[in-house]
Amino acid sequence: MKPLEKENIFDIQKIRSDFPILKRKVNGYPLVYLDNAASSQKPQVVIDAIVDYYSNYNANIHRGVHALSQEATDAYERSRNKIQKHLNAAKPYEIIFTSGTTHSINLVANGFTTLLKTGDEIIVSALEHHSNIVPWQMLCERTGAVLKVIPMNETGELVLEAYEKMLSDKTKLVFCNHISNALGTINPINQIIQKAHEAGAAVLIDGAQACAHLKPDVQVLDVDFYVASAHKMCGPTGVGLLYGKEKWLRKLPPYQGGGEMIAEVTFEKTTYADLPHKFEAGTPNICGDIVFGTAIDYLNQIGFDKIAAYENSLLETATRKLLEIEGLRIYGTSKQKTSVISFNLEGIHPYDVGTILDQLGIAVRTGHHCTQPIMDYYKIPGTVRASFSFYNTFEEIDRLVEAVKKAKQMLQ
Ligand code: C6P
Repeated sequence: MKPLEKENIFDIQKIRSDFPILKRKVNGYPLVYLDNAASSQKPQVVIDAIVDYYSNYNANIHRGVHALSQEATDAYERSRNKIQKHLNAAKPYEIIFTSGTTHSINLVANGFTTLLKTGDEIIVSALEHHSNIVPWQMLCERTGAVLKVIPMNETGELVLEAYEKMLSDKTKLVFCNHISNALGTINPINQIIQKAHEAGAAVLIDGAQACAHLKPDVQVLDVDFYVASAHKMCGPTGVGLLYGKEKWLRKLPPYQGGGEMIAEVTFEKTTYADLPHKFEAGTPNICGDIVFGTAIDYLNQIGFDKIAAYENSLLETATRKLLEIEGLRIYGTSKQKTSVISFNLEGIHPYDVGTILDQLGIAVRTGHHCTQPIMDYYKIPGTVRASFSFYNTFEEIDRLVEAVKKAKQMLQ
């Protein structure tokens, strides 16, 4: 397929018109937003849904008999059902609303404190975001469990032979991201989950990056826990999901105590509410959780097959054009990759490149991307990361390439 045909996978101008922010200028130039892996932009339907909530049915949920509270409660539970359907979870109560991926991982890591003992082993991958490393290190400190690391190779892929050798009857948990935020590698999570289960270990998959690009099926994956953040999926910040198999969510103790997560409280003893409320203490981000459902509807209306096909085309084109620049190295060259390009210009600090791109109206992320172990592997302080979404265009890739050339000229 030629790029032009690929661009016609959907009406890109119509899609761009859904996102008001894409009309703005930055430093005098039309904005080119290529920091989608950090947070996506929001379509008008999502912005409208936020205004609608606060204008028309703002109230606390699960608490009042009055009309507004019931309307808000219904919308909140409808959103949970949408997420259940989206992930193909077996039961709505297997979906827990959280404040984001970081919160979801901490909830599970905290719960495992009661399930691990000294000498148990848990396995992390070398490609993780800090939020899928640090909570597990803290769990090891609390329990005496040992953290092992699946190594990566030069292309930014995990070394599965090493992983298989690591597994034993001591392994209790394996956690890995679906897609690496720093390199874009799509990890072979089917194999990772299957091997872990053969060893009797549970698996948590960090889908923070994946859920913007694909639609995971948690039952087909047979994954024990799957986590993601709404803000990378065209939804609001401060909202996330935890999918957990019912048997695991029943086994884990509550994360926080407070209102809404109890069945009965006396000073002698408290009993806990049933799922999912056991894990949703206090007043949640009601508006955000409701609007997460709106964002998921929006993405599904576009269609994940189309999103993936179009983004792959952006990735191929940008990779080819960037590699024409002498001295530019791309980190993360796995065959299975999503639309993230991490790169450096020889002898030039990524911050300097990012600053010049910003002056030209182009938003990218620079630095270690909360993945210091990956940067240590490549012995670099960081990279420039351009991450594409379905609302980016081939013209924007040309703007990026020209701007990188200009940065090279100015900084060499
Ligand atoms: N990555 C990035 O620029 P929160 O902050 O809780 O919504 O998501 C944390 C997180 C966890 N796992 C992965 C794979 C992620 O990419 C992120 C967030 C952003 O890459 C911000 S650091």
